Amino acid sequence: MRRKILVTAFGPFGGRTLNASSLALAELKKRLPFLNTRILPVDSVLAPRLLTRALREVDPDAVVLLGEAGGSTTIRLETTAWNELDFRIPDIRGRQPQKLPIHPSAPASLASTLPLETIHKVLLEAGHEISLSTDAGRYLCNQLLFHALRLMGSTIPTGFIHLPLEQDYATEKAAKALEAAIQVILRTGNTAGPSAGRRAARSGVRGRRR
Ligand code: PCA
Repeated sequence: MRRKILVTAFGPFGGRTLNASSLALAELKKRLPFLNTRILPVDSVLAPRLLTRALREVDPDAVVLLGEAGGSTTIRLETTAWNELDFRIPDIRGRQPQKLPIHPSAPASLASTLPLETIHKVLLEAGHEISLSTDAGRYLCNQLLFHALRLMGSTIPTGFIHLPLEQDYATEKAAKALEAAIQVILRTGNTAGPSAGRRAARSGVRGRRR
């Protein structure tokens, strides 16, 4: 039986009319129509709620969250979510939390439970610009990853992939990379669990704050 995969992307924010992650997700869905997909608003209250609802509706076997990272020229596999909100710019509803924990009683960080090392290797071999990143920022993407890992991380493979802007990495090519990443996830089985996550976090080599 085919496993159920939930893939989310974000809508526009920060003065842009598009988000590279929703462009890539539309293209990915053409290639893999069986995916369950959602576009989430860059709204720090609504996005986690809508994700929680999607998890309930889809009951997925794996979760892949997507977002864009302006200025990046590589696809970034995020190894770690940090328990902090420190928004550089407001969300689309004007909220700008500074130096606040996402969940006061949760750990300082949570590790992705996607098979990131394998995805990294496969995508490098396929000629993609790809890197492991230990820092997804302190904005919505990090918040959503933290939320997803708290809910699902120890049960099913869960993680986040940051894409460069569409002008820095063609949407078709990004979708091709994501398709290959999903194939790895489908092949790998359940890697969720503390040891898999810790391995991924340890191998993180590149991080950058936004
Ligand atoms: N990127 C932002 C939030 C939405 C998006 O696509 C981030 O990196 O946090």
